[in-house]
Amino acid sequence: MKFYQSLILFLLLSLTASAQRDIQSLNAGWKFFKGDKAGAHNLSYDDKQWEKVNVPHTWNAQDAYQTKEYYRGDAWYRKTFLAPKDMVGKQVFIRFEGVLLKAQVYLNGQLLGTHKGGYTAFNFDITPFLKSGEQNVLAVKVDNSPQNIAPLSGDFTLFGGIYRDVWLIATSKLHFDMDNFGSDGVFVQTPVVSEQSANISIKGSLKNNQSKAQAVKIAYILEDAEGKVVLHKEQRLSVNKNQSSPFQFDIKEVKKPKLWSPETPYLYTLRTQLIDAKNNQKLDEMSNPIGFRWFRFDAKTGFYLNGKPYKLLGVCRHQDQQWTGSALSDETHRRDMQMIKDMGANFIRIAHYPQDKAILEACDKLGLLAWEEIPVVDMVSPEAEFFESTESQLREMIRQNYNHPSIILWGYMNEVLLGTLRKVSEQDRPKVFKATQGLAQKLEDIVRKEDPYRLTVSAQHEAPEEYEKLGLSSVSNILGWNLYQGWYGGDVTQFGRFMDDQHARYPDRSHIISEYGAGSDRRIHSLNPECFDFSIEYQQEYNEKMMQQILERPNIAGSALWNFIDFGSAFREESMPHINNKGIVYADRTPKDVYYYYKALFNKKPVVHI
Ligand code: GCB
Repeated sequence: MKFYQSLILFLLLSLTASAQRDIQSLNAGWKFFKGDKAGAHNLSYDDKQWEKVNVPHTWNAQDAYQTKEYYRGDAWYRKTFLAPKDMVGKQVFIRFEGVLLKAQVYLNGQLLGTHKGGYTAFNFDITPFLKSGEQNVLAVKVDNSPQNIAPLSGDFTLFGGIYRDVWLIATSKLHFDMDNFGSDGVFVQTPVVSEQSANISIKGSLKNNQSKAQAVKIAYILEDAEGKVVLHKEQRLSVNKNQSSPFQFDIKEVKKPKLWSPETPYLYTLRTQLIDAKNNQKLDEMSNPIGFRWFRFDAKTGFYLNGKPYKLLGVCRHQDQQWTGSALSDETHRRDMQMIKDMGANFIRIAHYPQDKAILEACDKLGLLAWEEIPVVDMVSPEAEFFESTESQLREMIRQNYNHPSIILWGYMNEVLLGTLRKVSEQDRPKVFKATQGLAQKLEDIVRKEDPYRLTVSAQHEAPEEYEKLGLSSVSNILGWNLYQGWYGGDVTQFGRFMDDQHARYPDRSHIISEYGAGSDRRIHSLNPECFDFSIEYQQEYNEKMMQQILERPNIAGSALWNFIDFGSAFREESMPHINNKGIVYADRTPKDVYYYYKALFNKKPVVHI
């Protein structure tokens, strides 16, 4: 072996053998109690009588499909775990992917913190409280009672519990800063892309928990889909003791990138490695998908991806399944996404809240353009707690999902005047209206600052004058319309005229039909299908008529039908009580007839079912 070959081998070995992020699952072996229990956070509390559960778990998997008075209150989870000895000398975090609606987390009797918002992940640095090589006790008080945290209203069930994964993560003392609103510490964008070349912009911050400054290198390694290294860049930095230091790097030389699109969702991988400059030891590493694409909206002619016109056609998706609630496995999420792709959709509105990591990963891999949103549904509250928790839900959503090339739109309000007009007394309305205006502008400003590369959207209901009066329709970049002519009343053929009026009202805005839908039930049939009869035939007829009007109008940039699945809606008492059955697949994911209508319409190649 020549000298330089052995040198390369040595460098490779020293990199691969070194410490980096160590991730363990904490999903198994929890104890659960539905209700409050004094002292349950204490290390020595006796939880022998409690129910044994694994997470993902929700306590509403049964009752929310049986009664509108499903349990909304406190519950406790406890788990004992052994922290491996090799965690000594590391920075250790606990990460919850989703706990609805508020979580207070204790380790060994110490309060780590409180998280508000049921749909975004959060981390706590547990290093000071962790006993390595010994048993540790986690105690989590979860509360899904109605409170000043979005969503305040809406028809979907609020399944309480630790309903997504829990992880124990150990990093080097010096690492990519993951305290940052639950992000993984590295933010990647492709601000300029063409068929000829592309730029990648990377930023983040380094957290140094050591009492000494350190010289580091950050290596940026871009690999193509086959794992071939396309380019390798390095940056040198020095990080002060006990501090966070921002970093930023631009890569300008990606020549002739393979583009990402719904037809060819080609993904590169960017590996960002943090390396000790003295001994070449790898300290941390993040791996992110890169999809090179560019897009724009035109008010008159619709949406363009990579310079080509695209009608955005797809679905909205809730995240539950009957008798399981929201506690679903990644496999279940992936199955839904594959069905949406097989149907020929190119667009998904992830409604009405951020969903599991598996959903966003599937959007990237399958080529589904995504709108993701926070759960400000029906109304807002003027209270400071509501404002603060909504702003942090928005920041968390953006920072946690920033690196998904599939995302094109951030949403922050859904039919925000509907609940206000229905539920707030006339006397209190001016205050709520004012708060709504203030919040809309605040949220818009946050997105602009957090992510100038995507656009914003909010969904209005069928009362455009009300939104216009308050100036709400002019805040976000894109206007979404939730329209139910032909279901809750009126005639589906009124839809097109309604939209033509909106185009005349806002000639410079781009519009997306963010919801339209009709309920159906496999047992109900009709020879004369009509509005609100829940027949399979009416759902079919409604969707065909609606789609025709959407396709005829180039100034409608796209549409997302409501809803992909029959979902939990505890307060509904319709043909399938406690379910909103506007799904195009049943709760068990059997397709309804209308799913095949879309499959035939959207797929360019014929699909044969045997
Ligand atoms: C809407 C809401 C959605 C409901 C839907 C319905 O406009 O945005 O959350 O589920 O209507 O089915 O009534």
